[in-house]
Amino acid sequence: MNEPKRYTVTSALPYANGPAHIGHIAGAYLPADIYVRYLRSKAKDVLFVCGSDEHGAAIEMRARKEGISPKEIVGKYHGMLEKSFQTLGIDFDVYHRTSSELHHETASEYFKVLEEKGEFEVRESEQYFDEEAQQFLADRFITGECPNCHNEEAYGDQCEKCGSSLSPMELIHPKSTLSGKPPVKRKTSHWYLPMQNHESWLKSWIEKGLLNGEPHHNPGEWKTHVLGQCMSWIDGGLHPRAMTRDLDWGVKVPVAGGEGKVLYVWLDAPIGYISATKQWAKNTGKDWRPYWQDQSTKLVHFIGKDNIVFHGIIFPILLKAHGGFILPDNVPANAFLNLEEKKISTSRNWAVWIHEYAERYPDKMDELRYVLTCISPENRDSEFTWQGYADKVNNELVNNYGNFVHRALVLTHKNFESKVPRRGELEPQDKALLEAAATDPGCIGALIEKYQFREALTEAMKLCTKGNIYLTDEAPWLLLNAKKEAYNPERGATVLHVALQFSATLATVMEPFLPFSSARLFGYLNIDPVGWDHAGKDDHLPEGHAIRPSDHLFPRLDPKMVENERTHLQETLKATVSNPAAKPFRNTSTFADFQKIDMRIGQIKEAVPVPKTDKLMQLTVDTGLDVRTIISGIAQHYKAEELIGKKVSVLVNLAPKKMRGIESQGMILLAEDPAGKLVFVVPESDIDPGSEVC
Ligand code: B3M
Ligand code: ZN
Repeated sequence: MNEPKRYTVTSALPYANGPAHIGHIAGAYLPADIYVRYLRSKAKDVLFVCGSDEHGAAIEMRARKEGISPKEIVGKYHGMLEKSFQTLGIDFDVYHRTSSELHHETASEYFKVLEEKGEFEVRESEQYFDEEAQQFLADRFITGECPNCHNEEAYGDQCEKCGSSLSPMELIHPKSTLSGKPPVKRKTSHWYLPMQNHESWLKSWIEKGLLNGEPHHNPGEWKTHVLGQCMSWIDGGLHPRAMTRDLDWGVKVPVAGGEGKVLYVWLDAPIGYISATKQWAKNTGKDWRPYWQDQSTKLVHFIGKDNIVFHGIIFPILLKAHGGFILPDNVPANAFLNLEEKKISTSRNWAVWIHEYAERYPDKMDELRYVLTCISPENRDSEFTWQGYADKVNNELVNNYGNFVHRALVLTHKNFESKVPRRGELEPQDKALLEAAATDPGCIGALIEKYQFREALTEAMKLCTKGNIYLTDEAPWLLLNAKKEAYNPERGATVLHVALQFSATLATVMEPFLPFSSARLFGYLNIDPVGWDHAGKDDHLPEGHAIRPSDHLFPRLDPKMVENERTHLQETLKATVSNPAAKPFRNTSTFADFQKIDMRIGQIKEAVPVPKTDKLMQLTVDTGLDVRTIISGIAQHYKAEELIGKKVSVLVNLAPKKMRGIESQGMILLAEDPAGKLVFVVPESDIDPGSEVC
């Protein structure tokens, strides 16, 4: 698109069913905030909206777990989320909520328009119903045996053990999580969005960036993994998708026949961006429409990779079907962040929670923003470790950026009574540094505009390095020391003058990434923020300008904190999983039940990962009596070569089952640690294959 007139930037509305952790922040919030701060620094008209997603099964599940109502749940977490974002300097123009009246009205109106335009098809289908709880069951409220790997705790939409996506009707022995009883099938009607009717324009929009035959955006600017996911959905064929649900909690279906039904959360939540904008307009007396309806507005959705199809396909269909709305220019989705080699998990309490971090390190928000940006999972999953955190803070923020600024400020306080010294004739090295200040912000900004925040921050840190090399080479402390041979106060004054101007440049380019320290640095320099386009000027501070007392921009971290944090993680994990409610024991089984099980020692002879799966490994196992094939979900925990020769415990009389076209004849016993790590249950000393486990 040509130079946009304004920007509407959204971050995925987090479910108000738990507090925010570093994975959320690195995914959809911090990158958006960097982007928005940069645009604001360039004096662009930009609106940054977000809010809590307060409907859907995720909220209801949490409510049941905590034994309170959905309304109480969202009441509890909405405020917590909002506060966490504020603490971290994620600076939304409005943080709204989908339980608000304004949102209900907006979503309801939106639905009515689509209905009147004939964009839905009402269809009858059979869905699972819990007779005891007297309600239809959301996919997540049904568990049962996975038809692929026989995990008995698969959900109605997905098996977390083998990763296959499921529909509730595929589960073997389905059970309602509400009553524990098998659900019954019952007929119900829903409003379906016939997505297949939108296939052709969507394809050309996503693949070519064309809309109504006109260039809309540059698909080359979309991340490969985002384009790939959207295209594979389209190529797999689009199908009608139900846009309503039989539930109480949510936005009521506002048309005849909709009694007892609410809008599907993935219809209502993205409309939440629009209602948030309306709320902002009310708060500020502005008009919301241009931000959603004017073609010269650039709309960008920051999300996590699990939300790609909703923002790349379903919401665009809804926007176009309604008419009058613009479509996103980009959907820069991030992958996931892991923590200390494990997946972040709310239920296992394996996470760094923002509200806890803020309690322990109230003045280290930029440190967290810095590290999360350096390791941002922009194109693939990445990992946070406390050691990495401490190393980055101490080696990069403290030793590089902080050190440069501190040297410049302290020498000015000490030698020039805190006044900006006079600048004499410039030497080539002074000019080179000022030249870098003049040109590098342009390159850094270009990277930010391409959503390459990691790279942009790396370049910004290189600018600090240039400053440090300059100071070390010029050594103004020698130039200003009458006892030294190099004594040359005029030259010393010039070097410091240049270093102070350069500090203002750094404060400007670092601001989108590290807003708190930039604000402090502008405070020390005693000037107002200068704006991105002026970052490279060499006269931010006039000669004689008084600077303020200063302190280290980033205090050095005590390396002991790494161990403390790791211990804290392990302890909260243990406390969570040793809580019996975390995974209760199963019902009593009789000795006769137990005797049905035939378990033997087996030896793994061959191991090959099953193609196109992340988790499955095909094993050839010698059971002493035969050699057979067993599929096991251990591919993320062991390499094939580590497995050969291993003695393991095998359930040999399990009915054979085909998985991914391969017949699996038995099951290997594994122990699962609280964080989901799998290890084999092995015999304690050497014993022959075929030996009975009893
Ligand atoms: N609440 C899903 C999530 O938090 C959902 C995003 C809504 S964005 C409109 O992953
Ligand atoms: Zn499975």
